[in-house]
Amino acid sequence: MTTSETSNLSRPQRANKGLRKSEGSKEGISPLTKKYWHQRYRLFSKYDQGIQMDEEGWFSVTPEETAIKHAQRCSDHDLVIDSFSGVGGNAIQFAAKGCHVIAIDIDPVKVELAMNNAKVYGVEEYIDFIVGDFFALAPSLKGDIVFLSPPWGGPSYKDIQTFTLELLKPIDGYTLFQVTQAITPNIIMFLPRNINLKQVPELSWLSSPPLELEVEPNYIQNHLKGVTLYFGSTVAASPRCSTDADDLV
Ligand code: MGP
Ligand code: SAH
Repeated sequence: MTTSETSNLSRPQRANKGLRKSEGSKEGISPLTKKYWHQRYRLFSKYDQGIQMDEEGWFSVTPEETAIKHAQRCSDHDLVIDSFSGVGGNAIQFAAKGCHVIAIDIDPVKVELAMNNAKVYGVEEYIDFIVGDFFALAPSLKGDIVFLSPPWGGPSYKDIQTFTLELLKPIDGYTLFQVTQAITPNIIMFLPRNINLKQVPELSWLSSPPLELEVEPNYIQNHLKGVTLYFGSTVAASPRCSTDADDLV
């Protein structure tokens, strides 16, 4: 990514620029997703070059700055499985980092949108897109790293004071992690900011010996957007390793 592209991430939102009626209908924006549209350049710095979204895509896509951080944990030519690839926010950044990506989503519309968005970033040839259920495909998948950003149950996830691993969709976080570990111990998992951090070490204890673990709070302009767990070889050489909930406030 070039410096000029990166600088778009901090492009100031145009003050008081409301969403014109024609813009909303053209881009499929509902009252629920309007606030995410206002953050569109933080989601995709190349938004104006033809990015396409649907409603779930708007509220689920990983902000570009965070997706770049995730991708920095991979080495060139790694094979990365993006198990819940959505509209492509993470798959695009893994591909831009030089990895080959298997991008899986159960929703054919998401896969269409992700293919379009990968073309906007010029990385489509580094991504194999699959419409399918990750849990059904998992036994036949091989890869160096698995990236997990499953559904959190929609924007109302934050109405819950402490989000537990049992609340992840379509299956609880423990089962998801066990299915994934059968592919590789090198796992990156993007979770809600209100995740119960006391449960997090339990995931590494599912392996013997326990997997190395790093917990990274993901801030965008001082606003905590989510929490990333790194396991196995994706842990940084000198990790800021903590599971203390106080670190996230
Ligand atoms: P948010 O909390 O809905 O937005 O989502 P924001 O702007 O922090 O809301 P505020 O009103 O608290 O200011 C924050 C980020 O979480 C989104 O940009 C997505 O990257 C991620 N995210 C949100 N949801 C509901 C999901 C989800 O279901 N799955 C995944 N993988 N990521 C999600
Ligand atoms: N990281 C993505 C957002 C993922 S949102 C991005 O940056 O764009 C979670 C996605 O999981 C949704 O698109 C949803 O369609 C998909 N999904 C839900 N259940 C699934 C399953 N069983 N297998 C694969 N994908 C699934």
